[in-house]
Amino acid sequence: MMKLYETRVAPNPRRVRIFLAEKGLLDQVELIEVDLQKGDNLTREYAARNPLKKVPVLELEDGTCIAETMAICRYVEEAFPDTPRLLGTTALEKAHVEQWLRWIDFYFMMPTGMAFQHTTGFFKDRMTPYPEWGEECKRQAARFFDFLDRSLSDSRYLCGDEFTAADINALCALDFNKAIQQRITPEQQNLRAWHERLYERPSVSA
Ligand SMILES: N[C@@H](CCC(=O)N[C@@H](CS)C(=O)NCC(=O)O)C(=O)O
Repeated sequence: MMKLYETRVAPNPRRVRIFLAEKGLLDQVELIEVDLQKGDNLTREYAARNPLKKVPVLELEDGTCIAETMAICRYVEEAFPDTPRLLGTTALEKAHVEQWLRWIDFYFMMPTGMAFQHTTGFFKDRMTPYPEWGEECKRQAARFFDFLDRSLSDSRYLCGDEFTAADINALCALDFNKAIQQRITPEQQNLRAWHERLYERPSVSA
């Protein structure tokens, strides 16, 4: 059986769990909890799976390890072709999904993560928090909420009418903003409707 080294409350592993759930593959993977605050990921044993010591890591049955959320998702998309496509089908769809994945990673997940690390000091045993930088990152993440809201003004999902991995990634980054006390505002009605739509999918609770 494949193993997913992950952390229940962390946003990146959640992206993989939802991706697997959407494909009906969650029962083919053993979930192994890694306690980040205790430093379970900083051991030599864990570094052998991912030298950058982050979760998630997917370990295949033969022991091969894949780190990085999107590398794992791409592997799963290719290795299980009979499951629903989440990364696009045509050349143009694939490009649009990729465009969104990069926007979300660089301009939403990254500032959200940096705001969390630099304002809470959660990892102060392994990095130096700069609270002012954290506040700037928090503002950048807030601006992305507005961008998402505008982008959803005329489509059900980020890449049109089809649910894709872009929705999964935006959802996980958005929900993690709770950890920095940032939520959808009453004015962001398109974003709220999209968020409610996603929560109708059983996968999001995976
Ligand atoms: N770019 C990586 C990010 C992975 C990442 O930053 N994971 C966090 C948890 S969400 C982590 O393992 N943090 C532990 C640490 O930095 O010590 C991916 O997409 O998988």
